[in-house]
Amino acid sequence: MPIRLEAILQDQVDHPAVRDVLAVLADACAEISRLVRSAAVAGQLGAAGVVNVQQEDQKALDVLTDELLTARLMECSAVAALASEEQADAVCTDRTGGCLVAFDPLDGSSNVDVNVSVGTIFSLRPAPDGRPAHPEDFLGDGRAQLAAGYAVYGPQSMLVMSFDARVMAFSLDEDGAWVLTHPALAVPVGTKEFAINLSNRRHWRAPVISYIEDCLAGRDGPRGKDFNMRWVGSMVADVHRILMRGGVFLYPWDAREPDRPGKLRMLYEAHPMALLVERAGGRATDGVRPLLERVPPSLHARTAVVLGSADEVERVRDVG
Ligand code: P6P
Repeated sequence: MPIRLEAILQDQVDHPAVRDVLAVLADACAEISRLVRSAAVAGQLGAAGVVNVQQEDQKALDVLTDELLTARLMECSAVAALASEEQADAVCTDRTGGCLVAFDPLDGSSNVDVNVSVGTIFSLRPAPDGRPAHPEDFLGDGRAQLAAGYAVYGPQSMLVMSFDARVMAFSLDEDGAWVLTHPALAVPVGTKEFAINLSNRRHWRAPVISYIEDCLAGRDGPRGKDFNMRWVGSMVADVHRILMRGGVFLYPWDAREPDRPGKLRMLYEAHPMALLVERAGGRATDGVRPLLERVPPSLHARTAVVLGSADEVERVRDVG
């Protein structure tokens, strides 16, 4: 008899607010899976005609998924505040206790019009004791997260989450239920697969260029083995592959915007993915420091990201 997410949440999540919020997120992600699957027929692909706080052209599905998650989370009494990639400011309630929820409603949405996997990323943090939450309460290190996870909408829709030492994966069945299919994901220590946007090579610092050149040199070079390269353009899809079969993902600092530490956002992309990868036995840094030790200076602060198989991440020290 397949084990359903509801049973896992009921029996294994000790923190009542975390249990309630994860249940709300799981339902919302099942609904988003349906929205993404039917978007072309429903005429919901394409641009929304507006620019978000990231100065990115929003897709229609960016808006729909952000509105859906915001509405569902605001109805949940265990949510003290939420922060979305698509919204400039955090939304704080007058509730005390519960969780702060940060999320990227549709990561990789530039891919959705061409039918490439996209996903939803979420991170749960403790709300402050005895008072309503303020936006700056989100600005903590990654180890303060109570839980983290993502849904990936691909050939299968899967929900990956961690609320204790384990990383579990659930698959959406024909009836729209999340069923446990991977009780404990583990990232292999070694790998032959790297993920990076190679078109940015001329903009990287020397250590990243050197690391990638060594991989590209294959068995004839210093690594003595051939590597394979993947780059989906959806962090969720690349990280999911790494959690399932190993690999290393890099989005380093680059000189295109020298004042910008990286492209990916710390609060709702790097921190949740770093928690999952490290709990699965991998490593996650900003090219130098452990990502989980970093504190975002602002809600939408960006960072460089190097994560995946421990042996590979430890080889990358991106110092200028
Ligand atoms: P590039 C998607 O826009 C995203 O934030 C991540 O999901 C993805 O890994 C990265 O950006 C892709 O960036 O510069 O290769 O398009």
